Amino acid sequence: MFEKVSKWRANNQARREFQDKMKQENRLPPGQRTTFKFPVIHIGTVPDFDPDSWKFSVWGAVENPIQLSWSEFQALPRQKLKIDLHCVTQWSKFDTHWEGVSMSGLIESGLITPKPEATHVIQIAEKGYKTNLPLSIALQDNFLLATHYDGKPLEPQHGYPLRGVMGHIVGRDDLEDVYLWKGAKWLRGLKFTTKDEPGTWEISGYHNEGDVWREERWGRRWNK
Ligand SMILES: Nc1nc2c(c(=O)[nH]1)N[C@H]1C(S)=C(S)[C@@H](COP(=O)(O)O)O[C@H]1N2
Ligand SMILES: [Mo]
Repeated sequence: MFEKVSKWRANNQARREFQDKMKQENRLPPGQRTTFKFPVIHIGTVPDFDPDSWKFSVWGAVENPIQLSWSEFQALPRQKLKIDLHCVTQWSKFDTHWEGVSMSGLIESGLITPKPEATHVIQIAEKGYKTNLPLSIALQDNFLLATHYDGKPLEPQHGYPLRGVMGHIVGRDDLEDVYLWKGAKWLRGLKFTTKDEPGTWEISGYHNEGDVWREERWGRRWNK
């Protein structure tokens, strides 16, 4: 018991020291605290994955709708991404390592061609979970369709086999950073739209844009 408490104190002190360091380096957004864990947050239960029936669909305001099987998706070129994660429930996790398919890469390769009037991308996941991003943000270097975390396939509770993920790249203050809920776990498709379409959390009160540096947590631009 006593040992446990002193271990907790030592861990918490390490966490606080690291948090202070991140703050000094301007990497800790307002209202956030750091964690060394990887919390799991989602509505409902973790869906099963069946590699034979799984399909990834792209439709809506695109020149050619596509459907890829799991083996076709796995054959797409992958990139690595190191980002800081910021969750609206106030935890931040720094220097996380991801690997997956870049949206802008899919467009550059010609696999997806958005129509000129496309303005938003809606990530659609298992069981109807949705989240919206302006196309310009989904095309940024800090958004990835991730298959791997920390060198290994995603764990089921973190979105296996595929999730959207969004975070801060150190030194890239030119990019918009949005909270982690804007990355859908168990991602099954991308719908390109010509107008905004708020997703699951956005409808239930989360901020539509969710910029981490402006603390856009709930409501619309609530600190503006
Ligand atoms: N499919 C799905 N994706 C989701 C969610 C969800 O409920 N369902 N929750 C979001 C929220 S609110 C957060 S904070 C992150 C959490 O990701 P993690 O569990 O890997 O930390 O997933 C996001 N993606
Ligand atoms: Mo969240």
